[in-house]
Amino acid sequence: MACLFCQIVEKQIPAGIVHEDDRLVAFEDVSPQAPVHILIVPRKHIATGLDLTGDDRELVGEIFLVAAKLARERGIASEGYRVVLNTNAGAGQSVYHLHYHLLGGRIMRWPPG
Ligand code: DGP
Repeated sequence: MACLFCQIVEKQIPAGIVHEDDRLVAFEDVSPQAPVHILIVPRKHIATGLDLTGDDRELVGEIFLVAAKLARERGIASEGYRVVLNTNAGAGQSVYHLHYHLLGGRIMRWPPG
């Protein structure tokens, strides 16, 4: 079976898409952990952060620019937001298609659990 997030990118599975461009798609997390919880994913399948290569430098930069744009749009930029990349099971990764969590709208504790 195809990767879950590849299916969302291809619109074979519905999701609350909030941003799309030629390289990235962002959509609402189905199980939000904060008032704003958006996943930013590359269109191309990359399993984990460990699978990024030098060719992906620009892609990773764009992810953080999209995160800032969405944070401004959702009104969480000035109060503060967090961008999280869970890599492998011990860090909490459950879907093996690279995704950055954009979280905000509540106080973020440190260190994360
Ligand atoms: P992680 O644990 O870092 O791999 O995050 C995976 C996230 O994906 C988790 O917060 C829940 C979310 N998620 C899982 N399945 C779906 C889905 O079918 N649709 C959407 N929108 N989000 C999903």
